[in-house]
Amino acid sequence: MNFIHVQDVLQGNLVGQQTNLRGWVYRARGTKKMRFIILRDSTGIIQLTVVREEAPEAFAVAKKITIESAIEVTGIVRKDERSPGGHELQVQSLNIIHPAETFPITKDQSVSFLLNKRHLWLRSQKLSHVMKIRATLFRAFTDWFNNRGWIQVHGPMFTGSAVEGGATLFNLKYFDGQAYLTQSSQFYLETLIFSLEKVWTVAPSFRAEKSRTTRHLTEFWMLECEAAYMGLQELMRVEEELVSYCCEVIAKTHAKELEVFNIKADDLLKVQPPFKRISYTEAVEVLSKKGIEFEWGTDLGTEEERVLTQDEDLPIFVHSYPKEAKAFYHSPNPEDPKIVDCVDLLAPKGYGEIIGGGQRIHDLDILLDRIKAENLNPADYEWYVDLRRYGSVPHAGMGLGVERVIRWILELENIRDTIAYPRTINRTYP
Ligand code: NSS
Repeated sequence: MNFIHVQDVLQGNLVGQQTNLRGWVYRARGTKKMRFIILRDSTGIIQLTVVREEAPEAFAVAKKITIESAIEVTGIVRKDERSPGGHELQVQSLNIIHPAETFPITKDQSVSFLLNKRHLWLRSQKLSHVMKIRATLFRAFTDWFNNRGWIQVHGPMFTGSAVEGGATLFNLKYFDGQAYLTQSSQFYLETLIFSLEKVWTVAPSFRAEKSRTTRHLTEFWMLECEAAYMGLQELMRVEEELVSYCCEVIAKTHAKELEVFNIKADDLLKVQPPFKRISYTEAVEVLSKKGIEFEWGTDLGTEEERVLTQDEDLPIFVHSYPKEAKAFYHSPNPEDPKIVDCVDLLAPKGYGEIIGGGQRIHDLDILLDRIKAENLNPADYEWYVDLRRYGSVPHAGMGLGVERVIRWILELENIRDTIAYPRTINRTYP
């Protein structure tokens, strides 16, 4: 048999034709004379109408059908304004491939129940939409970098040192020794700019985040890039163009899915450069005017970022943070050594940080001093320091949190729903 997809039927030019579909039973109801089954496949949902008089055998099958059973069906396409998608299939024959047991997921279940049944809950329309939009986002990353001459590389996931501080490192036994799960591929990307100049990667990142928040996962995906000779201004241009491109591709590919999340594709198309640029010091002043007393010197937290961005429609850059608020590798500003040449991109409407990056220290002595000042073990960073011994050049890069971006674009309450199997402090099942 030749099967087509629900989307092919909904396109509307098959009215009156006999077609074969296969999928899963999304809903089923009916009377003694007629059964209505909503069939779901990877492309959408459609109503199947089974009339006892016209297809008695199929009707007998339909009467017993259970939610989430796998089925294949043959019928005639009809236009029907009342059906989802405006079309239905008038069933001629219906075959159950596998009759589902009573599906455990029904309406109004608790968040923790649904998380325990994530392997089944992923079949929901909403999560299917998220998965498709997520896939499009990855495609947009690839297209953007490939079309501009950046080279995709892959760093290791087992590492021997911290990038973003020891507090969130995941330790693991590695044969007779120990290793960590990577927090960021940044240092490995830095090694590769000396041969490839402009490199990027997208990879998992692991952080032992002990706080339960709506924007932290312990395993998340990070898009990272690094380029020789790039400075802070150029880095900001890369970031705003990339983010704007991603929004455009999602808007153009997923207008219908976006509606389910109450997002207008047109609003995403308005995410255009240039994004506003403010310094950390200016951000502290803005916060103070809004009644948030915040001491110059510490990193901005969730609450500060929420207040800074809640009235914005576009992302904003906050650059030039105090040295002590950021990781050791950030380059001190030549005019004011209290600050480093780094930049975070904060998503609007209160969502906050989606990208962190900046200029790296490329001078050997400055880097050694910073490692010492932060009480890090120089032996762990020997190879990283080595890069400053052989043809060191100014360079910069960034890391974008994929799930943070999806959460902002879809305006989701919790970062959990941006990834198929969210990993948090108390969850590794399923
Ligand atoms: O810690 S970052 O701010 N920066 C880095 O890791 C750099 N080494 C990246 C680089 O320059 N190559 O993390 C980058 C982004 C951050 O802006 C968030 O969007 C995201 O990674 N991020 C997270 N997303 C989800 N969950 C957690 N726990 C998380 N931590 C960071």
